[in-house]
Amino acid sequence: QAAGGYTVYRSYSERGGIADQLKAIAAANKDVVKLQSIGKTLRGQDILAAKVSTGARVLPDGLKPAALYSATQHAREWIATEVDMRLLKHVVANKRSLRDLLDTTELWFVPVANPDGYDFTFTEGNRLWRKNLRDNNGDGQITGGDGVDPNRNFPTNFHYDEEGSSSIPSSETYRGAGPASEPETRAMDGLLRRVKFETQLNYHSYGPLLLYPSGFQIATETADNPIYEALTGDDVKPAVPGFDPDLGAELYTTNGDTNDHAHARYGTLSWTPELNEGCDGCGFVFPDDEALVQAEFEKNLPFALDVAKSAVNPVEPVTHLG
Ligand code: 0X9
Ligand code: ZN
Repeated sequence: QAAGGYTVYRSYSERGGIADQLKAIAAANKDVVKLQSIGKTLRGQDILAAKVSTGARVLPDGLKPAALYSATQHAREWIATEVDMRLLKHVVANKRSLRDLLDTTELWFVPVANPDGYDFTFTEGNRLWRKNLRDNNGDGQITGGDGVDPNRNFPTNFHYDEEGSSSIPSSETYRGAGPASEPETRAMDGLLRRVKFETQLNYHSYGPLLLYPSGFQIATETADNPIYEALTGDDVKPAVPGFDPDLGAELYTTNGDTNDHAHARYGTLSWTPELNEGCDGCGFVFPDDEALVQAEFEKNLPFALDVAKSAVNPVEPVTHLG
């Protein structure tokens, strides 16, 4: 019996859940998959990362140009994990036809960047939880005032202003007590620093949008940067059909977010695909419907593969900020 009785979705830690699936994929594909923990959550769960590349287990991490597919910093955005897992399964299932790509490139997957929060959304009444499970007031329980937004806790432009993140613990965009105060942030930042990805897709929902840095303000050198425009396409023919490419800050400003940090600190070309809601008014609750989930994955597959293919020869990194 799956947690919550869902057909498509699985929690992280249940039997047969996302963590078990990652272990099974790694065990069945030792030639191309290496699984490792990049750190522990507040509740002590391993945050698992899969590297897919020829000789993954024997060659050092970051030896080849690398692309990162991360997902579900925000606990409730389950479609992000589904798309990420299906991409991983696709790459592994097609490892022979993708041989050239896997010979030259490392494809990394962190399908659940916030496992505690994700598991929490499978418990009754908590489907719309967004943040991690930081007990802000230390009362031993998780209530509305708790949690840190994992996508506001990164060091780059942390607390640049009060608009792009909040000082109020109960806010959905609470940035936390300090830069990288959260173990989930340190796990992700450690991976970013160690591997120095050429490209990253950090899947969220819901859009449909393709966001690129900067998020912290509009008047930056990355605003409408031709590199991002070229790789993402324009509004007439976006890289993912129907997704609107835009500067993150034009949606709304964010500070301490992952895209800005990956780009400014490590030169990674980093996007946030905001996946579809799956039905009109579904919002963050993408339907528990195999055909709809699979269609969302397939729609996103070509751009995801393009991002991996471009890692061996990325365009000149744009000017670093922060
Ligand atoms: O607010 C966020 O963190 C993301 N949107 S969501 O609805 N999934 O929470 C957007 C992050 C990137 N956007 C900007 N940099 N503006
Ligand atoms: Zn999100």
